Amino acid sequence: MASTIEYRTCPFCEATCGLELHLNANKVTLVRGDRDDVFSQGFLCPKGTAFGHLEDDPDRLRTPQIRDRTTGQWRSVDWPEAFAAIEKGLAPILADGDRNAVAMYLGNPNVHSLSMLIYNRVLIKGLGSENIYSASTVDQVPKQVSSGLLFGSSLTVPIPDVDRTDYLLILGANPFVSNGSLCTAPDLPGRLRALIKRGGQMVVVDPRRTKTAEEASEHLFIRPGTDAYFLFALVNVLFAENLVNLGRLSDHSIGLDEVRSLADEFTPEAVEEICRIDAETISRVARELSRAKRAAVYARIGTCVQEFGTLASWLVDVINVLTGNLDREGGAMFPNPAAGGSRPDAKSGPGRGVSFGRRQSRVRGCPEIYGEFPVACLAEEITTPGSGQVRALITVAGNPAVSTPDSDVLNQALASLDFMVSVDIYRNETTRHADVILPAPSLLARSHYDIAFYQLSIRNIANYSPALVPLADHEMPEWEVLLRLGAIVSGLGSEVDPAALDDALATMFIERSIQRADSPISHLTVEEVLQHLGQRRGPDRILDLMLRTGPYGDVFTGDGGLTLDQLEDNPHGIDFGPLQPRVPEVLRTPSGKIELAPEPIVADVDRLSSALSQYKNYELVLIGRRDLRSNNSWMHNIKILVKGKDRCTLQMHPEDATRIGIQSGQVVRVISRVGELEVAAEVTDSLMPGVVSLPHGWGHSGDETQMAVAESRAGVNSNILTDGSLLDPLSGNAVLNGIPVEVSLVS
Ligand SMILES: Nc1nc2c(c(=O)[nH]1)N[C@H]1C(S)=C(S)[C@@H](COP(=O)(O)OP(=O)(O)OC[C@H]3O[C@@H](n4cnc5c(=O)[nH]c(N)nc54)[C@H](O)[C@@H]3O)O[C@H]1N2
Ligand SMILES: Nc1nc2c(c(=O)[nH]1)N[C@H]1C(S)=C(S)[C@@H](COP(=O)(O)OP(=O)(O)OC[C@H]3O[C@@H](n4cnc5c(=O)[nH]c(N)nc54)[C@H](O)[C@@H]3O)O[C@H]1N2
Ligand code: SF4
Ligand SMILES: [Mo]
Repeated sequence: MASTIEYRTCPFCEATCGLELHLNANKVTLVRGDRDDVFSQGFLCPKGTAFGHLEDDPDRLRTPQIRDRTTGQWRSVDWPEAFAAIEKGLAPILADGDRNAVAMYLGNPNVHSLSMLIYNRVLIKGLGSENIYSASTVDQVPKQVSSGLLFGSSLTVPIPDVDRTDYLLILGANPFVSNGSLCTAPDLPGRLRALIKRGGQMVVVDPRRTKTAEEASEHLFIRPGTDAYFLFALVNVLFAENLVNLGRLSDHSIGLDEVRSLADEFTPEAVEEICRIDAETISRVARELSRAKRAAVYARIGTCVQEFGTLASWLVDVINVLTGNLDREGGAMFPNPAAGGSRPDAKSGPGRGVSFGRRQSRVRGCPEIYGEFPVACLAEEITTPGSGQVRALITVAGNPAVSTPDSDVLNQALASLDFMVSVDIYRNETTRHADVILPAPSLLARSHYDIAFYQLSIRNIANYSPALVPLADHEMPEWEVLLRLGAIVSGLGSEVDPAALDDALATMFIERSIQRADSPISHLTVEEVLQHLGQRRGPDRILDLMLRTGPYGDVFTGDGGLTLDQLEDNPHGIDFGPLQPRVPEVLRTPSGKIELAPEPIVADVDRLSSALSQYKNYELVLIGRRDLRSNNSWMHNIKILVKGKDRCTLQMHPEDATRIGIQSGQVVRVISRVGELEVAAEVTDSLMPGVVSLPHGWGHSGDETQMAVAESRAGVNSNILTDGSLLDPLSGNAVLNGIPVEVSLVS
């Protein structure tokens, strides 16, 4: 059979690169960057190249699996048997009347999947449990809390306009390796190099001299967990030196005076020792930020997975506002995504704002956050007896046994569950605890559209990838799997008609779209819209609805505006251009303004303030790190991505190594309050003294898992060391960096 060339968006990270896939007999024979992709223009990283290897990985699950609890043996079963087993396992637990007894955990790949983003909601709703957890609380939720409070919606996150800025201050992000996060920009490294080449500046604040720091105009080491102090001191200088200039935003902001007084005590001199950045440098950075023609502050996971994550995230945007850089070209801007954005005639005015803390977790009393509890609470909810105890768990595309704090405890908790179901492509450290694993189809058999990442993108882009091959007989689309699970947990049983459920869901989406304030289709009936949407089913139908009613959509008039058909005709994507100012229309706060000093944040400043005078000076603290050929915990089973030198090492500064008597290659024991492990040391001056670094996502034990390559390069799980009792209280996000540890030589 002749080979064909097809184009599709890479689903492995937030960069949304276009792939050029060479297919022969439905198998990927070559992967290249799609040079005609309107956004990525041929850029590709090693993970994208591995697309075909993932498809062909013999360990990737193809059929549902059931585990025999007595023998521990796994066997492949057909779909009806798998669903029947799930119904049998969950029904008695749900029949007890306590919906909270079944918990759900959603992992990172959910956000990269059109099916999962839309259809998980059905499952969550059907389940009706308060015990919903996700990878968000080991990642970006502090930014969603600060954005929610400042701008009125958890998804209204300002994105640095890297292509047009003159000065970029980056904290706690390593886009030369991660390829960007909460900043969708294929070839972000190239874009950052271009910024420097055109005479701009990039200043990186990071406890490690990362690849991004090496390429920067300037790198400042910062003590882990102290970004909020550094950022507050920048605010302090802006006020003290009369550098505050909101420009157009002064009419659209409230709370400026409060910010000024909150920043009073955080002078550069007061914070320099804590941050380990001298006062003069802090003042200089503040001046540079305010004087640059166009500047942006961008911060990512390093500033989120820490004790003051929400405060740090908030301060980033406060500075963008104070320097007049929010919502202006070259500053930090709001995308207007083709699916989910606002139409040109959208009205501005007060909105509902965000709400959280509507209930508390049963054991620890942690506040709910956007419908979830912190995943750091999951283990105790499973192991603590009493009414509301979690007895069963559904995981969808997640590996919490490796990616969330205090892993040893969670692993034991997972082993104690009465029943567990996982929707996943591997039998890994988490899914090995399941009674039933439901696989996902081949990537080629799914359609793809990045609903989530175009909301966080530096240009307004739309790019759709249709399914390229038909489903194999043994495959079931993920959306159907989720609908069927939803039917089981809501009591409809396993023998339902998924097409009817899908119609009901589409109808609900259409009704909501018609009823929305400002709806461009309020004159249409559900039936008319269904007719316009034609033969498509599943997520594609709902996507078409979103695109056609979105900012560039045709609103079912056939006027040439955006439709899914149009995207199918443009396999390299459509570029709707650079970001445009969106304030005030984008704001959804109760005041209709940017609320610079929201009450929950103001209250939290007290905590920062008290810590100022009693900052604990630990000899060694642990941070994480990412590697270009890795993707959290789940791409270690692909040979070309894990070959070469061991990457799961404990990096430490020569001064620390000498003091303890350690040389590169020697095995060291690392002990934290909650756990210990042994790992090879790597001595390097790329870390600041007093900081050690271990990547997360490793520790692929051979116990009952089916990932031969990963097991042969097992590494250790850094989350055995991270302490589940440490949270950013406002967001419930886990503290994964700055963990106090002791390191000694294993004799
Ligand atoms: N110490 C420390 N811990 C961290 C971090 C850190 O920096 N330091 N980072 C955190 C961050 S940012 C994140 S996002 C989390 C990630 O946390 P998780 O999402 O829990 O972990 P992943 O490793 O991304 O696991 C993804 C799972 O999805 C499965 N999967 C992959 N593709 C598909 C698919 O198409 N369908 C289905 N059904 N399943 C699929 C994989 O097999 C794997 O089981 O980890 C967090 N943990
Ligand atoms: N290759 C690869 N790419 C990925 C992933 C992957 O695992 N591998 N994961 C994806 C996911 S899920 C995410 S969320 C993104 C994350 O994307 P990024 O946020 O860019 O991720 P990191 O590379 O972990 O960068 C975080 C940086 O914060 C630094 N840091 C640690 N503690 C602190 C601190 O207290 N303050 C400051 N200022 N810095 C600190 C670390 O040294 C590190 O350099 O990457 C995505 N892309
Ligand atoms: S940078 Fe991200 S989207 Fe681009 S090829 Fe690599 S993994 Fe895929
Ligand atoms: Mo993440």
